[in-house]
Amino acid sequence: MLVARAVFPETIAFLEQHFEVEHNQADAAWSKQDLIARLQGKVGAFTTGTERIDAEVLAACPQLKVCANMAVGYNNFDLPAMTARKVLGTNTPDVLTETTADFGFALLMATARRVTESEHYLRAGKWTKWSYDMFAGAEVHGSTLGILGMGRIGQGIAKRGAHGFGMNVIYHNRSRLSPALEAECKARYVSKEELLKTADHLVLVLPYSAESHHTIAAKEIALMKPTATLVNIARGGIVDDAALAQALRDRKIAAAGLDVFEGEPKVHPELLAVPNVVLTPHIASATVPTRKAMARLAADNLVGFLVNGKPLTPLNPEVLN
Ligand code: 8YV
Repeated sequence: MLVARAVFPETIAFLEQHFEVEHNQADAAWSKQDLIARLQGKVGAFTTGTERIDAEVLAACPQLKVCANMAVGYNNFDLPAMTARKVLGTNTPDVLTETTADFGFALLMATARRVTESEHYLRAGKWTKWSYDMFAGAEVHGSTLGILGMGRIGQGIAKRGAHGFGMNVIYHNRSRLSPALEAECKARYVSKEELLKTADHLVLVLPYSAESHHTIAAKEIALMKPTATLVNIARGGIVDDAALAQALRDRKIAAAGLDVFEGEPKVHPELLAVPNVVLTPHIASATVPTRKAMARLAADNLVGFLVNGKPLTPLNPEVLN
């Protein structure tokens, strides 16, 4: 068993009850060549959402049977290639839903109310007097919350907005929610264009794929209100970061809150240069209990599959047949 990144000691201890474990104890991720070298002879891998498991890796590691991602997103997996080679992929849905929705809302609030920008101002010793318009931001309660991608996390954000903040919630998704779920989330389905034009706060929670690459680029930003904010807790690559930085600089939209970036952990230098953006290092699921639950579910998937033949949350269950 290979654990590709440092994880909780208790996760390693649990895996060691069942397997011989080699784990990456370094701070950094392995390169693809190192990953391939370490995977030689291994039947399972514990991955963390960043290790690319593609046709090249699979061809070079014929013994591999399962990769368990400690993440709900699995765009690091080439799932069709894994299925073709009968390699099981698993992810960690549900256990992080509410925590990630909490963070989406935290980022929305921080962005709308200019929390980090004003803190930097204070820390820099610039706060010398009260002023009527000092860090006046956008209203959150009663405003229109737009959600792009209405899976479990999107629904969690919708509920927080509708029930906690009296927001008017609209959403766009590949498929519509059932009337019962729409009622529970108090959310109204709209076209992507209406979503972009109407939302005061737009939150992106859709999965990343070739189709969702640059879902939000200059053309889409141009449809948004100049007072709107944009929050991305989905994946870098869904937003064209260069176009967003330009739009923030030109005040085409008021502000953005970003937890994910194209090419992270590198961040587009223009995003670092503009003041009206809140930047966090991909921490939406980062609470101690949730990260422990994610690690445990990933490990349970490995044990479930390799020891009992029953993974808990398989992505390509067809390989089990
Ligand atoms: C992870 C995530 O922290 O679950 C996901 O899809 O993006 C995050 O919760 C990240 O993938 C590293 O595991």
